[in-house]
Amino acid sequence: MNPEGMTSLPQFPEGFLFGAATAAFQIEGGWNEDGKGPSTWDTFMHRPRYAQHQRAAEVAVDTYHDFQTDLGLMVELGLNAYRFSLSWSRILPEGRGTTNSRGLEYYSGLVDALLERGITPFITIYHWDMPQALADLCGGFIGRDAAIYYADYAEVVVRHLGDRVKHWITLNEPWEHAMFGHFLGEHAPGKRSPWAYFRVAHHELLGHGLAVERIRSLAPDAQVGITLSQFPVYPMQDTARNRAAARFADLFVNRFYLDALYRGVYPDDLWRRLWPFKPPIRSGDMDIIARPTNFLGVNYYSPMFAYHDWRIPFFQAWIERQTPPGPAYIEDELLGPGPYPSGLHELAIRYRDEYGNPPVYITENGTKADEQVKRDAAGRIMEVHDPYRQRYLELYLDQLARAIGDGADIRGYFVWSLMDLNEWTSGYTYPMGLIHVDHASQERAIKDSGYWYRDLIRSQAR
Ligand code: IFM
Repeated sequence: MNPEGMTSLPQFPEGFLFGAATAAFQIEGGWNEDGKGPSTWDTFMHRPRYAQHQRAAEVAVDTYHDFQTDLGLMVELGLNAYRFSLSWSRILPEGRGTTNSRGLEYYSGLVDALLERGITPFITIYHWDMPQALADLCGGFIGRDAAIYYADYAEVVVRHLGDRVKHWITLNEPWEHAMFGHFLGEHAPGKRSPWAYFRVAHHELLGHGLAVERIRSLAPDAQVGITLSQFPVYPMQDTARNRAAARFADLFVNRFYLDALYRGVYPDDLWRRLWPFKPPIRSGDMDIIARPTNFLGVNYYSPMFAYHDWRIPFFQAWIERQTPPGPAYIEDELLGPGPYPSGLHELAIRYRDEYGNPPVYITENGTKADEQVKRDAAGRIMEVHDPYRQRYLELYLDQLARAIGDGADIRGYFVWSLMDLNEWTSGYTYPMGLIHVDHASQERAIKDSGYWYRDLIRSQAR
């Protein structure tokens, strides 16, 4: 802290990327335009249960019709990188076969516009929105064929954009996609089965490995990685059983993916307990999954807390995001329970010590927050005050700088999200952006936290 009580701005190595992130379904809108096919998320959000989020799902924040406004704001923020995803069914309406040239032109125009402004595009090839036709054909990632169709799709996009795009993220958060979409049924496609969960997790990773090979053969200078959601897991109360539950939960949410990608194995301890759910793994699969990548993408928001529960068949453990009572995991008075910035340092040190210190990009980090929107007499937005989000970013970026100081190879950081967008089944009710969006008018305004991020970027000694 400096004498005025302001946190001094952390410094990052030269070449560090300061970005923000989005995903196609959450921003584009134009859900059935210009030849785009429906995705599983379009189908899911048209269920009567989500009727109140219809506009969020169909219009989102309308970037399909206008990405120029947001590009101007990215320049104002001083971002040097932008992470966004491609809509598979905009490019291949059926998920395979004939490409939709208008879809490819849209992304090509976006890439050119970013590069003209000196902003590095980071493309996520798959962020959960599978073409519905393909899901109908092969059961989505429950079916092994999806891994091959996914790699074919990756090849199509790299053929079209790989001359200009050098950073490729194969998948976003395979754990969430498998867990919420196929085990808990809360996300598309709404399946509820532990068998489906493990098949999806394995086939996603297989698709990742197959895509890595295709991308490399088409664009040898490409930087390829995968983005995992990561959670330090702590015992809910410090008992021997809860410590064991935390170790097991860590295997399930973190190490399953890390060990497969960096060691070519799934942790044996996991199958000792969950043997009935082990998916069919063919000879050679693990070698494909563990093909070397150029970086690890990490999405970190908050830790998880595990406790032993003998009533849960096989797992015998449960995990929650809710911080246990007491000060142990509360790091800041304003933030209160939930966020735990030190967890970011802890994760970075784990990659340094246990997984060979790979280059890491923090591909998502950010928070929902209360905000105060001030308008002028004509109703135009003048200011958006969001002190909670600003504090959150300050503390997480401090921890990131600390991790770099401790030798972790962190190359960049992306705030989630660039602008307030459509938070899946929560629609517009979950604003996380650096840029406020008035969803009725599509008016945008940079929030205080966005200006703080701009100042951090400007303050870097270069
Ligand atoms: O909005 C999501 C994003 O799509 C994936 N990671 C977490 C974000 C916030 O919930």
